[in-house]
Amino acid sequence: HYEDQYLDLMRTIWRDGVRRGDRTGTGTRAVFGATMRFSLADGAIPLLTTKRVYWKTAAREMLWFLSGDTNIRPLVAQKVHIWTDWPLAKYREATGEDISRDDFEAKIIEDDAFAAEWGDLGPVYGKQWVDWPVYDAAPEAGEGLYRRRAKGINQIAELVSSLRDNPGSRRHIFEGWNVAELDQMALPPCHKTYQFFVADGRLTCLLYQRSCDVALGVPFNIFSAALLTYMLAQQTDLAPGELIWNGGDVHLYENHESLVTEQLSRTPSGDPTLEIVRKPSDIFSYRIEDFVVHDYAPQSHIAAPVAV
Ligand code: DHF
Ligand code: TMP
Repeated sequence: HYEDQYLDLMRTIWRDGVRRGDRTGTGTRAVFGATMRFSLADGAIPLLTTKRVYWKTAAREMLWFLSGDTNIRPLVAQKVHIWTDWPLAKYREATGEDISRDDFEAKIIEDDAFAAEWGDLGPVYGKQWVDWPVYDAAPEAGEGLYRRRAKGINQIAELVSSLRDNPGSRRHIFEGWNVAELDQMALPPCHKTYQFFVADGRLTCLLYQRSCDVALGVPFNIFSAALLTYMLAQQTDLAPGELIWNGGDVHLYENHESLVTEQLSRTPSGDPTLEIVRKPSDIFSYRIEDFVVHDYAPQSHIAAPVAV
């Protein structure tokens, strides 16, 4: 079963991973460098069955990336809470106010100015994917001065074009790691580099993820990358091929022990498939209703705390 790769990775890290402190102060067990390969043939999708994964949340996040937005407000409006903790921590830190998560989210929704000031994550994924900044020399403004172009580079639009026009290219890449802007981001991108490969009419994705929370983030990340590959394949009249996931620092947080123990006691149940029920006019026009997952009969959700 495709999910055995995930469970094997989890088992190996928990048993043999090197123990290290980390930025969040939680502590992890880690291995450096890991690969999983998932078939995307016939609707196959790497969605875990040994715990319920809220795949619509992951899909909504992917659509939010593609919209270029970096503010949590549209996520919160859709009841997607996975990005709230970072702006919340910043707000609490800056104001000393002991605001609850629910009250913070309510203010993000109700108050435009509050959302603009406190809801933005900086130039993270969406911004870099569809509006990577470009600077042109502006001699009229003075020697050595540059002006930011009104519209940056849309890496996703360029990718679709290159897949269509030059499928054999070895340069089908989009990148989130904008070195010059890392210091403005709430978190530097984890799933940072996507490369695509076209052969025999099939589209294969290789994702490089520099930092991988195996219990919480990775189940979302593999589903999302597969979903994006399906969307790109549909737009370019290719068949989905495979997803190859490459992790750099692949870790389990020490406070995820009960999740690990429970999940490793379970056996995968079934093979869900993805159907995209409509072909939108372009890669930026998908809606959540376009995605249907069939035969998903997961075991119960396993809650675990996220390290902020
Ligand atoms: N930080 C850390 N430490 N781990 C992450 O996985 C992570 N992921 C981020 C941002 N920062 C991160 C963005 N993605 C959850 C899943 C993905 C995600 C952030 C959080 C999460 O908490 N998942 C829970 C609850 C899901 C829900 O409430 O919808 C889960 O059980 O899947
Ligand atoms: P770091 O920036 O110090 O590496 O911390 C980021 C943490 O978030 C790390 O545990 C990896 C995790 N993460 C994922 O696993 N997937 C994601 O999509 C994101 C945004 C974060």
